[in-house]
Amino acid sequence: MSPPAATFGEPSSPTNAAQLKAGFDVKPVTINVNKSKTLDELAYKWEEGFKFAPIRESQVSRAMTRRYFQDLDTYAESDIVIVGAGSCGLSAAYMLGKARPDLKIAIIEASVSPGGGAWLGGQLFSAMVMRKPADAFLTDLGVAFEDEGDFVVVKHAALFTSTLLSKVLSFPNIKLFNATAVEDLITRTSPDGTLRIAGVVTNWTLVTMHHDDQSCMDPNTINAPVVISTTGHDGPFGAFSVKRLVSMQQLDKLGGMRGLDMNTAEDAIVKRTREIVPGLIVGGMELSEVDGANRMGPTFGAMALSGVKAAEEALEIFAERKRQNEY
Ligand code: 48N
Repeated sequence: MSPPAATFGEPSSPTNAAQLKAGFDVKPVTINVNKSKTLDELAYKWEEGFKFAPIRESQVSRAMTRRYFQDLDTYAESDIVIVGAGSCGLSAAYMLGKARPDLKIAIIEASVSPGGGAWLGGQLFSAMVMRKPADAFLTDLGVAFEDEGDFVVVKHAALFTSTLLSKVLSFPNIKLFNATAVEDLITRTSPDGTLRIAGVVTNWTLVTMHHDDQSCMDPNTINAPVVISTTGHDGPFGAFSVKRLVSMQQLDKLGGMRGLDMNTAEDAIVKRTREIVPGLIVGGMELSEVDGANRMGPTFGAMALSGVKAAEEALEIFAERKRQNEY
């Protein structure tokens, strides 16, 4: 039996068909009983009958849960899963969202707040440095920077990360599941014994953190033929997928991130972003834990371009899986 189609099925109505064909350039249909006002109409008139429209608490609950559980159903079969919404994972998502509006892309982020280590430069300083040619990514994203010759400076790292995040979240075929941890990988073993990654195992992050002190709290799953893991090199969940590959005996041992060397580190991370085991691509600083690459410290160009490369690799693998009808 062929696996359930992971991409969008036949549109249910001509309207949907037009919407799908328009590449999701659909205008939200507002069923707006109460006419919305403009800020100018509201300003300075708070005492003149200002009042919010009425609500019942259950309406808020249903508005949230209906959508969330629909998303869980929709993305239970994803085309690509990205683990970790740091600068690398978000850059990969941005490239995939632009290139393939027909694919379902799920991002799993353990923290409530996505963005990983990219909200500040180094040692809590605000500015973010990217060495050329990573300025190409900033230009594509529409983030302003100061040109310093061999490198560029974004005035605040949060400007880069919030712009990237807002662009990624605006793609209708990308869903961010934050406060959700990947706590295992779905695997398939071919007759010749080759192991392939076929999705991720998830749980609420707070649950994942308390498996040892609570009774059994089983996880949920997301099937996908391609997983991109960009879980960073440190932090409570850092380098998750590569550590799991070691415990599954798919990697002999962690390579161990080496000392700081900007010139060596950034080229290595971008050039060696790749499929580590069939179906699993590793990028960003998680890769330093596989290859024993140097760290680069407070320069972020390699994160962006590793994400670009991870997206390219993912699309190649996805096409191959589709040809082999292997999910
Ligand atoms: O920002 P990070 O940690 O990882 P990258 O690779 O996107 O960017 C790394 C970059 O910020 C640096 O470390 C800079 C360049 N410094 C280098 C240096 O030499 O110090 O983002 C990883 C994200 C985080 O948001 C984690 O919360 C998340 O991944 N995460 C997970 N999400 C879901 N499930 C997991 N198991 C998991 N583990 C981590």
